[in-house]
Amino acid sequence: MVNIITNQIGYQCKEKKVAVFRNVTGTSFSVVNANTGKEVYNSIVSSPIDNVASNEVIVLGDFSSVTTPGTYQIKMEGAGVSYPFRIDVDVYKPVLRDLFRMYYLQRCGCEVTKELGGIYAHPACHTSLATIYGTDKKIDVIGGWHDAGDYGRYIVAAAVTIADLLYAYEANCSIFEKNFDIPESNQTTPDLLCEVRYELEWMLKMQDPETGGVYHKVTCAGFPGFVMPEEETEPLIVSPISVTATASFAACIALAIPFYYNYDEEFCKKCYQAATRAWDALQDLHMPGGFKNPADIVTGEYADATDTDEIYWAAAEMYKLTGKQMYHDAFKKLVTEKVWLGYGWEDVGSFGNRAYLTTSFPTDHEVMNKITESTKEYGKQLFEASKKDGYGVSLGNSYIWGSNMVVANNALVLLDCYHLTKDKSYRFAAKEHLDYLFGKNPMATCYVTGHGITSPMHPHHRPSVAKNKPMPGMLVGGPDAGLHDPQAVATLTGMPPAKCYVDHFDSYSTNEITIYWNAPLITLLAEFM
Ligand code: G3I
Ligand code: 9MR
Ligand code: ZN
Repeated sequence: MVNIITNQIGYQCKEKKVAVFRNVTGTSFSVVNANTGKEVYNSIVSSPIDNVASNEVIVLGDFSSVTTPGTYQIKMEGAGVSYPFRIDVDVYKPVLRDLFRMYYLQRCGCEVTKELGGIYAHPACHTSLATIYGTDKKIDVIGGWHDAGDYGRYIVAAAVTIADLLYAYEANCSIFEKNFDIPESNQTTPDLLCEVRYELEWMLKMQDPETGGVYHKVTCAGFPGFVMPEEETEPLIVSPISVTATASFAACIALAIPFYYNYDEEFCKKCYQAATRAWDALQDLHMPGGFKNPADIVTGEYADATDTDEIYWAAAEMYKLTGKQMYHDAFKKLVTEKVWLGYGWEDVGSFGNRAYLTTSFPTDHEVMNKITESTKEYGKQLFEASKKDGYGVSLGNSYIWGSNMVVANNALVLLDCYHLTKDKSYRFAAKEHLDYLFGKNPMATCYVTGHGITSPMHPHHRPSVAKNKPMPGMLVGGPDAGLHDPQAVATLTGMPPAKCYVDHFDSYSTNEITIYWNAPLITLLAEFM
C-alpha cells in the first residue's frame, strides 16, 4: 500500500501542489527527479490531521515551489516513495482527450468504427423502433449516448451532461475545437459542438409532438448481461413523460441554442420550437412524488421527487434565451420562495442561477443579490468542509452513490464562488477536488480509467467487460458508503466511508461510469488548462 499520495496524472507548473502522507512518523520529505533520483526540493510536513472519512491520521507536504517541468516522486525516510507524476504545462491534455472521446464511444444507433473506436467498435445498435409504454405506438428514438455501464438513454442524465459540456466549451473553447478524432472532426463546427449535437438530435426525438411533453427514458424492460450494445436486442420501451424530463429538456435545449447560431440556423429554429413547446407542456403537467418506474420496467429510475428546481432551471434558461417577461416572472416567483442550489442529475438549481447571473436581458436587482449571496454562502460551506478534510474535498462523511460526481460538482460550485469573489482560495480548493479524482484520495487511485498509475481495471461498463479491457477516459462513481450492491456488501462492510470503493465489475454502486460523471470533470478540467 502506497503511503505517500499525490495527483497521479500531475500538476501544472504554477499550480499549488500538496502530497498526503499516511502511516508515517517522519517530519520531513523530499521531491526527487524520478529518472535521476536527484533531490530537487525538501521541506517539512504539517501537523497531524485526524481524517475521519478515511479513518486515518495524515500529514501534508506542500511542494508548490517545484515548478520545473519533469517527472518526480515524493520521498520520506522510512515511508517509501509516491508513484511518479509529472509537472508540466500540458499534463491534462491526454486525459481530457479520452474523457471527451468517451462520448463518441458511448454513441448509440450508429456504427462506432474500428478506425475511431478500436476494440470498442460496434455496428449500429438499438436501431429498432421503440414502443411507447402502455400503447401499441412505435416511434423512432434512435441515437444519443448510452447512459452508463448500461445501454439505457435517459433525458435528465442527458440534459445535465450537455449543460456541463457546453459550460466547459464556454470556459475554454479553444481546447475543444478539433483533433478529437470523432467522425465529424476538424470541420467548421467545433468537435465539442458536433458531439453534443449527436445527443441533442436524440433528445428532440424524445419529445411527444402532440403535447410537447418529453418521455423520461428509452430502455429495455431490464438490464442485459455483459454484452456489446448490438447484442441487447430485447424490445425497446419508451417510459412515460415526466416533469423532470420535460423541464430539464427545455432548459438544456434553450441553453444549447446560442452555441449553434453561427453554424446552423435551421437547427436553432427547430430547437427553439422544441424548448418553447416543452415549457408550455409543463404548465399542465404535474407529478406529485416524481417519476416512478412502471411496474414491469426495472432500468434506471432517476427518481427525483423534487421537480421545482428543474422548472426553475428551465425558466431561467428560457428567459436568458428570449428575454420574455413570462419566463422572468416565472423565475422570479420561484426564487422568491427559495434559491435552489446544486449541480447534478437530481439538483439543477445552480444551472438556473448561472443562467440568470449571465443573462444579457434586464435582471431584478433583489433577485440577483439573493442568488449571488446564496451561491457565495454555499461555496463557503463547501470550502470550510474541504479545509477540514485531509484530502481537501468537501464531502465530509457523506460518500454516496456517484460520490466522485459530487466531488466534481462541488468543485464547480467552488469555482462559481471564485468567479463571484475573485478569492483565489476557492480556486485552489476546487483544484484539490481535481487532485482527489486524479489520485490524491484514500484509495490512492486515479478514478479515471486508463490514466495515472493505478486506475480502475474492472469498471461496471458492459463494453469493457465484454472486451475484457477497461475503455479509457471514464470517471467511475467512487466510494459509496451505502453499500448498494452485493459485491460492495461482501467486500466493503465495515470500511470507512471514503474507502467504500471496490474495483470489481459487479460493483455497480462504486465502479460504474456515466455520461454525467465525466461531464463535470471535463468542465473542471477546462478551468485548469
Ligand atoms: O439523496 C440521498 C441523500 O439525501 C442521502 O443522504 C444519501 C444516503 O445514502 O442517499 C442519497 O440518495 C442516493 C441518490 O442516489 C443520490 O443521488 C441514493 O441512496 C442512491 O441509491 C442513488 O443512486 C442512484 C442510482 O442510480 C440508483 O438509483 C445514483 O445517484 C444514480 O447515478 C444511478 O444512476 C444509474 C442509472 O439508474 C442507470 N444507469 C447507470 C447509472 C449509474 O449507476
Ligand atoms: O447494470 C446496471 C447498472 O447500470 C445500474 O446502475 C444498476 C442499478 O440500477 O443495476 C445494474 O444492473 C444490475 C441489476 O440492478 C441487478 N442485477 C445485476 C445487474 C448488473 O449486471
Ligand atoms: Zn445502443
